[in-house]
Amino acid sequence: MAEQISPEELQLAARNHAMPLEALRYEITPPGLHYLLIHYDIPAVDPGAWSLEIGGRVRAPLSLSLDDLRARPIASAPVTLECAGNGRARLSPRPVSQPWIVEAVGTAAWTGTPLRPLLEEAGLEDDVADVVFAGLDRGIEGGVDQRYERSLSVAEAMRDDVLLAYEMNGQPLPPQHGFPLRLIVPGWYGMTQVKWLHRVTVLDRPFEGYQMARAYRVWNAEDEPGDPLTRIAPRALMVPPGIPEFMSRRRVVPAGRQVVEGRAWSGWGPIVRVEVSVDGGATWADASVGPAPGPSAWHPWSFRWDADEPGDHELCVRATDSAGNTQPLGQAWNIKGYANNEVHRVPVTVQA
Ligand SMILES: Nc1nc2c(c(=O)[nH]1)N[C@H]1C(S)=C(S)[C@@H](COP(=O)(O)O)O[C@H]1N2
Ligand SMILES: [Mo]
Repeated sequence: MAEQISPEELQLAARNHAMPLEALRYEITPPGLHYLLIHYDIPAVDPGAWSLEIGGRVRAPLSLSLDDLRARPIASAPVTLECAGNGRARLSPRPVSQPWIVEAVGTAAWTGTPLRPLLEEAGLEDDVADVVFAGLDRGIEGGVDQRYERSLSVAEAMRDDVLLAYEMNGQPLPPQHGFPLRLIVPGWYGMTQVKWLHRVTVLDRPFEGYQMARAYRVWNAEDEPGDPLTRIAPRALMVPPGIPEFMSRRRVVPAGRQVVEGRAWSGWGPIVRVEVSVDGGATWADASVGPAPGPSAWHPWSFRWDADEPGDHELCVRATDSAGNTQPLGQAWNIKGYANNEVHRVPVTVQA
């Protein structure tokens, strides 16, 4: 990171923590280790007074309590979430926002009720286009006073795997992860997973709220419309081997055989290949890839490294998904630093 980070970036980084890379060891991330991204303040919600309102272009608007939602059909899935800005702090020049390095990721077991039957019960009108999901949190961003709101097309919202989740890893959602209810759209970047969900509104036109039209688009130039972010680009991360040096976090390992391991995921399909380089990306060899715990969760991978040569090395890892997407060696920059998925590089010193 060439330029120093500002107090504002530090403030964001202290509120919104990443997942420590050693937590890649857990298939299901313990809740306190899952990354966090909160634009404004965490709302304190009284679950007795709270309700979910489903309205707009529907025949019969619904108002549901938490008990009403818990009484409905239950669905559960392990889902890997990743922030669209993950990796941003490695870019140069660095886009100024939450300064993620690479670990804005986590996999939780989300439990709740599927959205589709609720939309069917409310009865969509014939002219519907977008479904808007509004959180209870409010703030000012880009000069606009707003509640956090994101939309999906009706076709995406009606997918069978879209969940209204009230539990994370078998416990009620913690306040920071959206208590009492959040949206889970498997495969999509984090911005879509609306927390503190309070209102679902069906529109007969595209939704043009701030978080759709002005944020979360890939812009290569200020004056272009930009492409909306949707699904997660593939990424593999490794558990940094050995032990860290306190300040630099540089890794130190004894000479000899090491098993290097980590996880890999993509929102575009299962991971079909993970490759590791032990020479800074000059040559690559296949790692072994294990099964994911669910269709939208990360895969484990491992690789045997014969670390026989004392001195400095750079380990790299990259993933390829079933759609043929992979990770670049160098970074394609964009204004907000979204969806960047350059290979993970870990400098390691092998001791004599
Ligand atoms: N209501 C609301 N939902 C939200 C956000 C938010 O600030 N407010 N942040 C989004 C972003 S950008 C991400 S990456 C994910 C993070 O989810 P997590 O904190 O549970 O990991 O939540 C999303 N949902
Ligand atoms: Mo995010």
